[in-house]
Amino acid sequence: MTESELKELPNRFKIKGTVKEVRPIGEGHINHTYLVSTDERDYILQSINNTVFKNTKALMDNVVAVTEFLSKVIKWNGGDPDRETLTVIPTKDDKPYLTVEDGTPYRMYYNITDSYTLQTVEKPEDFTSSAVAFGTFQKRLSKFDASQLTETIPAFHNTKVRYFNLMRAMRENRSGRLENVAKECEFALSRISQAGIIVDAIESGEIPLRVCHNDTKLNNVLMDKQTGKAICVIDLDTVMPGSMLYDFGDAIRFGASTAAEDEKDLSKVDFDLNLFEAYVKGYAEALNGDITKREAELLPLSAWMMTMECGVRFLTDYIDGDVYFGTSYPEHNLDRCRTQFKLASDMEKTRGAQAAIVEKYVKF
Ligand code: ADP
Ligand code: GN1
Ligand code: MG
Repeated sequence: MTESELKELPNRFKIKGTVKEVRPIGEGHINHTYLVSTDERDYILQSINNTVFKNTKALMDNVVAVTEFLSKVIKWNGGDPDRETLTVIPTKDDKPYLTVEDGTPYRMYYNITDSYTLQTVEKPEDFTSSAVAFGTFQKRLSKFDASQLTETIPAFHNTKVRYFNLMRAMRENRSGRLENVAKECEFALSRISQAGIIVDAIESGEIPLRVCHNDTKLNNVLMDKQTGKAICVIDLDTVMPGSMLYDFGDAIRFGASTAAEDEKDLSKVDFDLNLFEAYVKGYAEALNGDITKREAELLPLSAWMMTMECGVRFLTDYIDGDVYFGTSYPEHNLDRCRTQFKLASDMEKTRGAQAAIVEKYVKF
């Protein structure tokens, strides 16, 4: 799409004002995001990755249903729905998205002004605040009818399936890169026996299915410039039934690291137990007892599981030739995989300390 076509695109949505500028923003690995400024207000324009999300209609029906529900709950509690949840801007013919000539779908939201995202935790309080936001998000959706939701990516956090995909990638070796990753494959496969712990606990009914976010990275929550507090959970493409352990674990894997997800120098990458505590504190406060004993027991394991799973996914994508995650250079997925495995191996050494922290804060 040319720059002038991109600048015209917002006019096909029900926006106010004259478009002044459309500029790329954000550091997500999946969608392309643009800030649209008009002379009246700002919007977010996003192309949806339809290789990753194969059913755009179902995806957007989910997003509309969830955001409309959240908006009502926020209003009911005296909050500001325009800032505390995403708002989908319909197209001029009242659809939640449109598809351009090359087949790419686009959607629009209000831009949440005076906000920013963090790529790493700068202060533990920021992490606590993001935990409150994700915990509150889960609580607000606890009465949402999950049968309305389509599974946008089937088996998204099924760690066993992620391992099968890794073994498929190793067998096929499509990119010819397998010989570079013998150590990483060995690290992953030597832990395969634990891959089913959460999935099996859901299947057996030992832990409940809940409506979850499923992608609780720190940069999927907007922070308020005025208050410095988390204000809005974004990136709702993977809101599906799942376990709260996925949401807790994924937040820890990204935020409780001392370095970026793609740090090349592994000596800088450590699992930070203080940050783990900062998150547990905020999450427990928001859940306020809405967690079962078994879920609480599995919180430390979930951090490790989500970290392993993400490492396995980066490794699989590296071996497949970088077909899923956006990458900026050839070894990007491999660097990401290595940070995840370094963190997972750190986490293995502090399970007892993590359990003690959970016990200190989490009431059920
Ligand atoms: P991806 O799936 O690629 O991660 P996101 O939906 O997370 O896409 O958006 C990418 C980035 O764009 C976010 O991290 C955030 O910085 C910014 N962003 C997205 N939606 C909004 C919004 N409504 N208001 C302000 N910034 C936003
Ligand atoms: C992707 O969309 P984004 O960048 O927030 C991915 C997550 C991974 C994450 C790793 C739909 O998240 O599952 O954990 O990258 N999202 C999807 O950084 O696959
Ligand atoms: Mg994102």
